[in-house]
Amino acid sequence: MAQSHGAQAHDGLGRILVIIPTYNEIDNIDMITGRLRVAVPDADILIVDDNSPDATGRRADELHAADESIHVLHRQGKEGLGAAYLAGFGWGLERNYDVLVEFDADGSHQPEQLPAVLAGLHDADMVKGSRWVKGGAVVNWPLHRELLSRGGSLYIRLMLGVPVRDVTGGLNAFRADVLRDILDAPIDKQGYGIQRDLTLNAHRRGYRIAEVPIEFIERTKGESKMSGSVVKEAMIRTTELGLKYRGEQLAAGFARARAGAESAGERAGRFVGAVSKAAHDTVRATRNNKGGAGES
Ligand SMILES: Nc1nc2c(ncn2[C@@H]2O[C@H](COP(=O)(O)OP(=O)(O)OP(=O)(O)O)[C@@H](O)[C@H]2O)c(=O)[nH]1
Ligand SMILES: [Mg+2]
Repeated sequence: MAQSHGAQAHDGLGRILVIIPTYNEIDNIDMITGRLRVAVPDADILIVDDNSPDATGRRADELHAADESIHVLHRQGKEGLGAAYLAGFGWGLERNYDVLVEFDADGSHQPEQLPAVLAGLHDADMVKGSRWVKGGAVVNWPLHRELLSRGGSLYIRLMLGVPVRDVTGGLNAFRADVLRDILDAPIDKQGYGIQRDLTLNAHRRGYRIAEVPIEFIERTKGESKMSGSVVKEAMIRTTELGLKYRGEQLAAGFARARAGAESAGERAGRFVGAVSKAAHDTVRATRNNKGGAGES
């Protein structure tokens, strides 16, 4: 681990691992690791490469040879972003890192903004770098990408009741014990599904989620792996999850209403019983009093 250069806002959080999944990022890998080493010098880096045809994995090995805080996890072939992150999380949790971070290789996430995101963990269990809160922004994104991202987050928020503005955001930091717990619930391995599911699971399990504004910059080098089929998959899955969630909410509402009606019925029964007993007792007492009067 490298020496820390002076106090930073995220000091005291323990050992940090920044996980970077890569697929054909040969033009970005030096840039992103170099900037991260400067911006967050006390963090370790794990590159999770899916056997990139452009030899990103080989370059990652060279970076590891030159800097012991850069690690590499090689995988057999392209299995998607979610699978790469799950493998990276497993690697980091096994090695007892205290904080794990999701970070893209393409420069869309700026290493210089990571300290502010990490500092959010002092008061939260999960922190999302957010484009859609005050102070957040996107740079060089075509309108259709912005609409897709905003719309996707809104749809998830409405369907699943998650009070987070940038649900699909890919720059996320977790406390290790929180991550271990939320990985225990179902997680989609495809495209953006993993970001939705990690956020959803954290919310459902009652963890504090904070959103820290970031400026997201469209990649300038290499190719996007986002595709129409990934978006379609995410939409279908979100709709399925939403229908299940809303169905369960309705069923719980009915069950509560029924339980309420039953207990109201029981209360009414008890009331009628008490009234009739009181009436019965009064009649008996009146009769007894009448008898008593005759004797005196
Ligand atoms: N290991 C691995 N990394 C992946 C895979 N798909 C994408 N990545 C990496 O995940 C990060 C995000 O992927 P991008 O292609 O930038 O996708 P995106 O950010 O959703 O799309 P853009 O906004 O167009 O950049 C990058 O570092 C990619 O190299 C994959 O199947 N395996
Ligand atoms: Mg990207």
